[in-house]
Order: sequence, then structure tokens, then C-alpha cells
Amino acid sequence: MYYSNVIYSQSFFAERFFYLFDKDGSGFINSEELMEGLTLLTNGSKLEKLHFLFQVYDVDGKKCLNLVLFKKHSNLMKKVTNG
Ligand SMILES: [Ca+2]
Repeated sequence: MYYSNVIYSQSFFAERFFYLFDKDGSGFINSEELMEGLTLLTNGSKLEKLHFLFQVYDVDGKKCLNLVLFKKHSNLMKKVTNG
């Protein structure tokens, strides 16, 4: 999966959320994985939500975002930390 020139569409987010929820990499999300993911998104701390958001954009797993991605999504990150 390579997203360097991707338009960030709903399918991008659906694929990234699916990948992150599927903790065991089985290609399926079981009920425990779903509950864990939804609990994080609904009841997680701001830091946990921000970490999840970071993982959404860190598509290559290098644990860093380039400047273009950072600028593009900084407003969304502000919403997560303020919400
Ligand atoms: Ca799974």
C-alpha cells in the first residue's frame, strides 16, 4: 500500500482504519478488535486519539510524517486535541 500522491478519500480512511483495527493482521476485524478500536475513538484520551490519527497518516510505518502531510492535516490534529 503506497499513498504518496493519494487524494485522501473515504476509501483511504476506511482502509487505514481497517488496517489499524485489525490488530492480528488476519484480514478480518473480529468483535474484540472492533470494540477495542471503537472504544479508543470514543473514550480514548486526547493523546491516544492523536496517536491513532498519527498512525492513520503514517502509511509507510516510518513513524514520521513529511512536511506536506503535516501541513495538510494539522487542522484535523488541532480538532482532535481540542475536542
Ligand atoms: Ca483481525
